[in-house]
Amino acid sequence: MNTATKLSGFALGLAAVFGTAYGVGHLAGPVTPAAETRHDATDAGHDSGASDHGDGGHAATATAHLPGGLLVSDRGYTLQPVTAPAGEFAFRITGPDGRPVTRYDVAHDKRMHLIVARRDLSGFRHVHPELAADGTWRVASPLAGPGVWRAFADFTPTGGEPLTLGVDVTVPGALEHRPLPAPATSTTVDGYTVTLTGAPQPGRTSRLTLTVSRDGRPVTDLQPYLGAYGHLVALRQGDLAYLHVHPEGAPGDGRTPAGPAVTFAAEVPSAGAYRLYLDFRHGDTVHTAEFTVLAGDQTAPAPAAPAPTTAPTPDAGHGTPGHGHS
Ligand SMILES: [Cu+2]
Repeated sequence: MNTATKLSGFALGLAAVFGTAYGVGHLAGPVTPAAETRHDATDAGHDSGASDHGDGGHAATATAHLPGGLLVSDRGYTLQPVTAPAGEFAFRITGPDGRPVTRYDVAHDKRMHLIVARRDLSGFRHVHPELAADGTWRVASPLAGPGVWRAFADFTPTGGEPLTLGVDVTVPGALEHRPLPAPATSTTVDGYTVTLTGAPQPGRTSRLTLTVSRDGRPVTDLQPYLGAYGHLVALRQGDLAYLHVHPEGAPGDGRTPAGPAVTFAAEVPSAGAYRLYLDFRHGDTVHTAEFTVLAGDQTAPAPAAPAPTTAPTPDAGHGTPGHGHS
């Protein structure tokens, strides 16, 4: 993470180019028509009037089955990046009345969780923006380097249901292709070793246990982070469907130890490759351990690596920074 932090100064000058972000917005666009197409197909046998499509509740029904994060606009709420000074990331959520939402419920200790990852699943960050009175959320930009990023806003509008909206944001610069790391049951981050037991199964709940050790010794004094001893996000390769995974037990409940194991109940919507990101807090620092896991049919062909991207020759003036993802 240090490298990522170091990089942010470089990246942030480039980050807030939302004109470009809207340029790639069409990447997210097909999701909505696809959902509607499915919906139309379902309705084909019914005598449903075209006027149904103007009905907000109707649209909610159509998208309720989708995993989070695939839509930039859902149930009347829309994620809108706004132009921000260099080094800052800012956005608004507009509500069914078209105005910026200013009232949110606290969930997992915060009113807003902003998660970002590049489209190739590298560079994951989970940050907590500050809300201004006009409904604008601002945070030091977590977009650590060039690439096409997916930004997820995970929130609960007061009076509404929990929602995760997603939008693509481009940070210009030399692209570096990063293949998805191979599936593994152990990883290291910041001197910690984290092991994973259990495997997600499509369509049903599976227990995933992550166990943290350091220098060969179990870590038994994990610190609460967001109301738990760990916070797990899973992103599906291919479309970055966003899954928020809930831990079993809570600090102070008299039965949940502060490590070394943290157990989650996870349900993935389909077979395929997922990247898991475990945030845990120890030594007053939040660390992120990442794993690739395969759900379902293990004989499925490994994700094909795209043809190498042509990366411009590193500019002598700027150099090509290393990339902080592990
Ligand atoms: Cu959060």
